[in-house]
Amino acid sequence: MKGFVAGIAASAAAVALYKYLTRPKPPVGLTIYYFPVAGRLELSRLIAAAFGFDIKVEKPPSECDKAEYGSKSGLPLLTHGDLKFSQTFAIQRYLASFVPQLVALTPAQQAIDDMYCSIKEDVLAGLVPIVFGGLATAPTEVPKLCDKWFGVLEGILPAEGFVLGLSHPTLADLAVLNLALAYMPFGAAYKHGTYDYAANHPKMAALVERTSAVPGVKEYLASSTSLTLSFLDADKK
Ligand SMILES: N[C@@H](CCC(=O)N[C@@H](CS)C(=O)NCC(=O)O)C(=O)O
Repeated sequence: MKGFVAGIAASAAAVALYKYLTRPKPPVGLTIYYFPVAGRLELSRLIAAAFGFDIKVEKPPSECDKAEYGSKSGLPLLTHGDLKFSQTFAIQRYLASFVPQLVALTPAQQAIDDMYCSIKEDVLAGLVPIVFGGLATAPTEVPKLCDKWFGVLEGILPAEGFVLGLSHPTLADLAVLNLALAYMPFGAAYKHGTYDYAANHPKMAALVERTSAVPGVKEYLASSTSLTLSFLDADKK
C-alpha cells in the first residue's frame, strides 16, 4: 500500500513538473511593427492575450528596410532576435508556436484553425476597398459580402462550445471574434454599411459571446486601445 501511495505521489509530481516545463513561455524580445488600429494585427494581439503573453507593437523605425522582412511595403513585420519576417498569417502561426495548447493540436485541427484565419483575411480583403474607397457603397456591398461569408460560417460553427470542441478557444474562435469586434475594417464596414452581423447569424454571435468571456480575452477586450480605434475621417464627423 505504501509503495502504491508513493507511486501516485511520484506520478502527481511528474505531472506537475510536466505542466511547469510545458507552461506558456512568452517570447522574449519579440517586436511587431504595425499601426495602432486593429487591421491585420488584431488576431495576433488576441492570440497573445488569450494565451497569457504580451507582444510589443510599434511603428517601424524610420531606417527599417521592409525588404529584409520579405515585404514589398506592407505591415505587419515581426522581429525576434535574428529572425525577421512579414505576412499576417506567418506571424499568427509563429505566435501560436509559443502556446503548448496550440502546438499540441493535430494537423487536422491546425488546418481548421488556419482556415478560419484565412477566412478572416478574405473578409478583410473584401471590406478594405469598401471602407477605404469612400464608404459610399458600404450599405449595398457590406451586406452582400458579409451575408455570403457569415452564412458559410453559420453553417459550420458549433451551436455550443468552441470550434475544435476543446475546453479553450483556438485561433478559429479568435478569428471569428476578430471578424465580429475589431473596428478597422470590420466594425467600420458594419457601422457605415448599417449591417448587424448578429441578426442572422446566431451561432456566430453566440460563439463571439463565449470567446469574449474567456479569461485573458475578456480583460483584453476591456483594455485594448487598438480594437475599437478608427482612423477614418468619416468617424471624426
Ligand atoms: N499579405 C500581407 C498584406 C500586408 C498589407 O497589405 N498591409 C497593409 C496594412 S494592413 C499595408 O501596410 N499597406 C500599405 C502598403 O502596402 O504599403 C499580409 O497579410 O500581411
